[in-house]
Amino acid sequence: MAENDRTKNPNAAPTHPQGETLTSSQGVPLGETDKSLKAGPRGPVLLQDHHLREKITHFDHERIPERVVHARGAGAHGTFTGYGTADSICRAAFLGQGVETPVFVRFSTVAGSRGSADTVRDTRGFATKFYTSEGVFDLVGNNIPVFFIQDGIKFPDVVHAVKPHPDVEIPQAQSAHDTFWDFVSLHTEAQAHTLWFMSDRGIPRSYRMMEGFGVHTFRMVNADGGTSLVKFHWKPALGVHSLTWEEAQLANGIDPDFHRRDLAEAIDAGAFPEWELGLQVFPDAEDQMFEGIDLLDPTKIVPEELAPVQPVGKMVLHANPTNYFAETEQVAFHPGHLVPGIDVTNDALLQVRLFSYIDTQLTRLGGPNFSQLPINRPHAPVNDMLRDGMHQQYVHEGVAPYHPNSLDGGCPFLAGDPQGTGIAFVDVPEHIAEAAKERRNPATFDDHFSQARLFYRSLSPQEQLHVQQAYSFELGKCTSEEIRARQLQALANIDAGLCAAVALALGLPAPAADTEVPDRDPSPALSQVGGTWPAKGRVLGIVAGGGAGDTALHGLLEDAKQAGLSPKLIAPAGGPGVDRTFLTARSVEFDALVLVAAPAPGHDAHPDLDGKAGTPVADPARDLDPRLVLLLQETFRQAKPIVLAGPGLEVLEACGLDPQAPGIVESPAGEATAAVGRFLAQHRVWERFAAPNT
Ligand code: HDE
Repeated sequence: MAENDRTKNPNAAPTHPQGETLTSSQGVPLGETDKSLKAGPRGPVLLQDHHLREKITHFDHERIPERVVHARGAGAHGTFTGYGTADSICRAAFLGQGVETPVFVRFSTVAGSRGSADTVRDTRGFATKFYTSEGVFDLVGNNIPVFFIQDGIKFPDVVHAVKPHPDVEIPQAQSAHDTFWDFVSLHTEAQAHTLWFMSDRGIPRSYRMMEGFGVHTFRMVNADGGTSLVKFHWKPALGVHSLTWEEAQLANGIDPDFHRRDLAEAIDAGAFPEWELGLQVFPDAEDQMFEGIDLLDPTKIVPEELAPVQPVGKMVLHANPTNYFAETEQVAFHPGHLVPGIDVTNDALLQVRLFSYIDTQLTRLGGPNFSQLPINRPHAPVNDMLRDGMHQQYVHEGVAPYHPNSLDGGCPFLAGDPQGTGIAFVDVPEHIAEAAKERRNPATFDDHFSQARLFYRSLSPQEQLHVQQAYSFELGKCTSEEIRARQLQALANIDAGLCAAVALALGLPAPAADTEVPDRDPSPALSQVGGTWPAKGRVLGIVAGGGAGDTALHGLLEDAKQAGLSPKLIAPAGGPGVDRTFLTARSVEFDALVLVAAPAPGHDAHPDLDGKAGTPVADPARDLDPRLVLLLQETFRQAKPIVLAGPGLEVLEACGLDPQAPGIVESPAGEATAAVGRFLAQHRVWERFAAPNT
């Protein structure tokens, strides 16, 4: 992809004017940048070389401190359009019908450092900056609706636990280690969140296929001053889908940028990711409870069956960043960036966040003026009377940066003044019941297991199996038997079947529950299995003998593009139109495979030497490339559709695969796209996980 083919942001703030001649940072043209100024050709180098010192000094400071959490991210620009359906509960202008607001979204992992891999098992950040006409609103959420802790004071504890061990700095971007499971098994309020990210939600197929959640309960205010409590939801148009654990592990090695690349390529291909913003709305009752669920407890969800998610607008991401560092790295989110009509609640996790984000940004972005960076600049007029500080960009006019003043004519005015804009941010007055000043939680916060159980029992059998395998893997990597046994005790309180399956894998006895846990109705909306969704942007691997010259192949590629899929041509060796060779292709990249040919082994096929060789074919008379065999075996195991548009079922048989299994289709090339489409709509051939020989 040529750089100038990238889909650029039409809303981008003006950037640094870039001339054609190399200059110093002061704009002085330079005629030499490869040799330093020396005392003669053999040196020494002179202190006088200002260009050298400027170049090296700047280089020395090219990295800014990375985010202590959410260091690894990918961003995109887009537009949010309000439906007007929230008007009765929220006065925020950007939710009004047809109002279009530029947005920048940053998706992230939590635990790993900036260079870590994308498809690790982790929670994902989903942070959105709305550049509204009334100032910036940041919705800084996650892809999981509950959090590890109920009070922000514990955030350093949970983060220290999941980060690499302090002595050897191992493992990177993983929760499968002693310190993490030590903490969550002792601190059982983390169990609901832990179950979510041990499920398939912890390994998303794509950022485009994740839900987003505000997690906390927020308060909304309408034009008459009426208030409601709300929870924010992002619903992806493509549905919520995940990788299998095998795919996730393969991708970490084969393409550590798997999610970042997927997002950028989908946008470049015009398959713009879309989400609907929805609200669960609750009465602003004095006790801030809904159907027995404490709305101030961020380890609890309110099932959609009890409070439906009401759509209030749509977001489309249509442009990649122009510069990763300037935009994705320097963007600074803050849950306290709120606009008139949206306010916070007393959720103790949210309250601590209000302090943390600006504090971290002072160091991360090197001073107090980070809101002046192009990616952070509000699109609404600013007159904050904040002055000076490191990296001040503005040349402020006037002599009276204080209020009230007469020397600058009283400017800036308050929103309510005759000269002001009228609408001001509302800090909703809230009655605080008489209370003691103390470090204590409400009694409702003591229920640590009912929501973990609710989530587990809402999953399909295949998804439950994945959860069992995830716990077995993670605890299997812990070295302390005491920690494993303690976590098994937590699982016993969540679900006896889950506990038994994990105990079996660990070779430990399954304990009985030691806590009485209230039963809640499952929430079918939490399962990822059973629906159908658009297949836009799905990747279709097409195996052919050579380049794209052949007419049937050309037709198939065109059909796939027409259907909004992203076809990738795989051949034994490179050539015109070939996207992947047998050497560079791997199953995890493709959502489905079409075999137009089953080519003979490539010149570089070395079954004896090649770690990529699959299990040898059952019939040695079939001369198949071992890497093609592996591709088919993995694709089959990952429950993806395979269309045979040339070779027959015997190719699968030769690879030791059941040709009668669900999702295997024989079809001419001209109909292959349609054949694959109905499986892609369900994400995977889920039935295949249950097939007897898999
Ligand atoms: Fe964050 N979090 N967080 N967090 N968080 C940060 O801010 C913090 C929490 C979330 O793409 C940091 O600029 C504390 C919940 C996202 O730039 C930091 C607590 C949720 C991102 C910070 C929480 C989040 C961050 C790191 C407990 C989901 C990435 C660098 C009170 C609702 C935003 C930075 C981006 C980033 C602190 C809890 C989401 C250190 C103290 C709950 C998506 O300020």
